[in-house]
Amino acid sequence: MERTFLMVKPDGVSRQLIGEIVSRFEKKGFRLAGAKLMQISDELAKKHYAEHKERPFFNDLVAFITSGPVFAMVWEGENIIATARQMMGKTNPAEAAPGTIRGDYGVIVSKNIIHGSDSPESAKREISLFFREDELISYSRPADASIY
Ligand code: IDP
Repeated sequence: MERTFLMVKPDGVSRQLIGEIVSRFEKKGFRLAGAKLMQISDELAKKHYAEHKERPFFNDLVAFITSGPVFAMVWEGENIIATARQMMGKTNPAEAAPGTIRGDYGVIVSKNIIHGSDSPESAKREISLFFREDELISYSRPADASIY
């Protein structure tokens, strides 16, 4: 079963969208493996966004993601990395289709509500940055038999 790292960013927490976002992934059929509300340190933010460190908006990105609590999550499901990216919509909410999280709730690119891993390598890296293995739970639900 594939795992991905999803995070409601400070704008999403402030906009009271944690429940809505969790609900979308739950209703889709994916299974929550771990979650926590956390304040990201400067150090963790820089590690998380390391691939963007040469971009002009890097400092703003780090300042924003550390500006308030985030809701960090690990979800499981078949093909979840790609499917979650589709459910999130394009990076810029102005280009994200209606029906996607960013398309429905975001307006500008720097406040786009949610982060989601974009590949198996980044999922593995991000999960281990934010969670210890003993914070993640694998289990089965009766509903799984109707989903798979
Ligand atoms: P992703 O979140 O859809 O994977 P990335 O290209 O990895 O998109 O960018 C990481 C985050 O950086 C985006 O979610 C967005 O919040 C922010 N970002 C991307 N491009 C810009 C920009 O041009 N200006 C400001 N922020 C940006």
